[in-house]
Amino acid sequence: MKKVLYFLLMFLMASVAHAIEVPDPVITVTEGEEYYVVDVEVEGDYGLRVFNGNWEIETPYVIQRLEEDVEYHIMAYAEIYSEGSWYYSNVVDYWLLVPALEQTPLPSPPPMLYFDVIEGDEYYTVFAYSDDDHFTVSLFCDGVPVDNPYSIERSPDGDMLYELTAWGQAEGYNDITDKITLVVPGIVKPITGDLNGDGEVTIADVNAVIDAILGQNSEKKYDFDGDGEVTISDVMALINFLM
Ligand SMILES: [Ca+2]
Ligand SMILES: [Ca+2]
Repeated sequence: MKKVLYFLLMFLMASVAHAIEVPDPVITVTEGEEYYVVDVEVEGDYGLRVFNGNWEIETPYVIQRLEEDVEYHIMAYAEIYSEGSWYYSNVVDYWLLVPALEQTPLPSPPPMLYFDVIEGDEYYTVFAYSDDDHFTVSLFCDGVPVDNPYSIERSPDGDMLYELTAWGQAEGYNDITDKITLVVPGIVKPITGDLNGDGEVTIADVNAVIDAILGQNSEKKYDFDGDGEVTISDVMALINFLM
């Protein structure tokens, strides 16, 4: 009721003063995607108030679209000051239905990102991809963008730790990131004489050669003297190496 009284007062004041005819304002509304913009064309000054039900909104020139349809009551009047008195136009009403902001639904389900790590003797090869062909995926290694596939060289200095990030986007999707931590084992140099692979050269390696001879295992690593056969001479050669 408050707004009605307010504009009734404006109307009464306009009725009393007949000396100057004040043209009515023209309200125009421009539609935007997120906002509606209210403009008042008028000669002289004017008053503008916008109500949402019984609530007056604080920004009468910019009406934000909300998650639901809202009807607004826009009211404007013109006013002219002349020879010590204010003169007023009629109050112009404008009813505006502002439709709800359309939420663009995201495709469902969103794409998934995947890593493929192919282990190699000298390189680890990494692919990053998505299950959606329209989703472009970029691969980052320790924060640095890399081409696909990415080959990580194994280091002779030992294991290396990499953080791999796949990041993808496509129109209509939220950006997606996924991360993995990849340990790329270093290249292991074989130790001469360490035939059982325990990292040391001991009598156990001699026993390994003897076992190989008894088991007729002619694996190349047991051919310590390199003559093409696994025989007692390899045992002797290894013992000499140990001494
Ligand atoms: Ca050994
Ligand atoms: Ca041999």
